[in-house]
Amino acid sequence: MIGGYYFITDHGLSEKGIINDVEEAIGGGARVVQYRNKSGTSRTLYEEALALRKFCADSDVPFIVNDRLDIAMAVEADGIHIGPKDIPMFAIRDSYDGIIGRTCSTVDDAKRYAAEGADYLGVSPIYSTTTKDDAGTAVGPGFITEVRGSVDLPLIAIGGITLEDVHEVMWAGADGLCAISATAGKDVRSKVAAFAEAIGRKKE
Ligand code: TZP
Ligand code: MG
Repeated sequence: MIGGYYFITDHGLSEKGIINDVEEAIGGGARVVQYRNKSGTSRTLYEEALALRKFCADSDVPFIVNDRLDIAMAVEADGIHIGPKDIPMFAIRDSYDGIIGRTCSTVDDAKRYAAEGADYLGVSPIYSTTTKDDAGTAVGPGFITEVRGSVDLPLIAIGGITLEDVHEVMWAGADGLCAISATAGKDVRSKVAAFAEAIGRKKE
């Protein structure tokens, strides 16, 4: 089940390297790891993904690859996350039996992705963000509630989320969330731990 703190790698914001970041994130309580690398060579992607996949499997944390089906299949990742500009889901749903996550910014898209067989949805961007150039206009936490009422899939909120926003985002109906810049840089472990603890408080 996809939920809780969802960690996404970011080479640009990393201080100690993404392998270290993932180890710290899992130590801090991340419940899902997504490998996202928009600029590396295929060889680098393969090698990094393979290392992360082994580490996540040993930690019993689902390992998802962003965008690259070839890399996801080569390292036997648990799943793939695809956005609007990535390979279309109809092209892979019948042949790929891993987890498929999709990013949505409208309720119509959420319904369509659910009908097409997505396993979870990224709802994005909740607040404005500069971490992803083409993230689009903020949809606000109310969008999570709208999607929650329209589809029966795990929802991961992303985009501009800080620790102060966790309460609002979780009560809006998210099953988990990702905060890239707010957990990147120094001391990933304690930053992720603070998010994981705040998410856990919702469940009490
Ligand atoms: N997808 C939608 S928004 C986003 C991604 C990868 C960036 C989120 O980064 P931040 O720093 O949490 O706003
Ligand atoms: Mg993408």
